[in-house]
Amino acid sequence: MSVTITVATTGPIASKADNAWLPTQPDEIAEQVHEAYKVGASVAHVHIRDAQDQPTADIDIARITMEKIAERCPILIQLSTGVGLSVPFEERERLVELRPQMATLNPCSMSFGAGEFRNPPADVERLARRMEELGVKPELEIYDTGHLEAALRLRDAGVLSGEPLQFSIVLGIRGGMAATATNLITLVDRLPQDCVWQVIAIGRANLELTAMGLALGGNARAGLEDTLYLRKGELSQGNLPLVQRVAELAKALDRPIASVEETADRL
Ligand code: KMH
Ligand code: ZN
Repeated sequence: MSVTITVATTGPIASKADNAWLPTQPDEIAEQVHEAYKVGASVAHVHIRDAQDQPTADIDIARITMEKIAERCPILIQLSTGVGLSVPFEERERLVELRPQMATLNPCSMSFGAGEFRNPPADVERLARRMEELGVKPELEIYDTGHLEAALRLRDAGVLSGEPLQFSIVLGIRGGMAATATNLITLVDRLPQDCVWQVIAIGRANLELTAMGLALGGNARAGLEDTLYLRKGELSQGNLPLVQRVAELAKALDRPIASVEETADRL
C-alpha cells in the first residue's frame, strides 16, 4: 500500500531561535510546503503564527496561508485545530469554517510539556459534529490509549461517520505516551480495522519510530513540528531534508509514495 506523507512544517512550540529555518509566516510556510510536495508530501499539516511568530487561530492569516499554498501546489491541507496551548478552544474551532480538506481533532485534554492542552469533551464533540457538517475530514490525534477509546466512543455515538477513520499515534510528548516501540505496537493493535494511520514521533526518537510506522504499514509524517534535528547536533535546514529522508525510507521499504489523488481517494 502506498504511503501518504504529511509535512508538518511549523507546529505551535518551536521558534526561529530554536531553528532559524522554521517557517512561521504565510509565504515561508507555503514555500516549504511546496518543496515538500515536490518530493512526495500529499498533505500539509498547517499551524499559523501571528506577526510576532506566536501561535494564533486568526482566520485571515489561516485563509491567506491556505491561498498561498494552493497557488503553489494542489497538496491537501490539514489545518491544526490544536493551534497552540495558549489559544482558547472557541478560537481554535473556528478554523474549520475555512473548509480545509482535513483538520486535526484532539479528543482529550492532557498535560503537554510544561503546559496544559485543553480539549473538554463537550467542545470536542461540538467540533467533531461541525467538521462532519462541513465535510472536513478529522485526523484523530491519539497521545495515549484512553484517547483512542474516546475517539471510538465518538464514532459509536455516530458523531464520526466518515470511513475510514484517520488516526495519528503521537509518541514522545511529555504528558502523553513515551516514544517506545512497545507503545506504538500496543496502539496499532487496538486501531479499528481498515483505518488510515500514521506515527507522529516527537524529538529524538523521530527517525526510528517513523521507520517502524512505515514497516508496520502506516503512513508517515515529517517536519520541523516534530523534530528540529536531522540527527544529534545537526539542525534540519528547513522541512525539505526531513521529508526527503522519509520519502527515501518509504522507497527502501518498497512502499511507493501516494500522490495527492491517491491520498484523497483513500479518504
Ligand atoms: N504537535 C503535535 C504533538 C495538532 O496540531 O492538532 C500534535 C499535533 C496536534 O499536531
Ligand atoms: Zn500540529
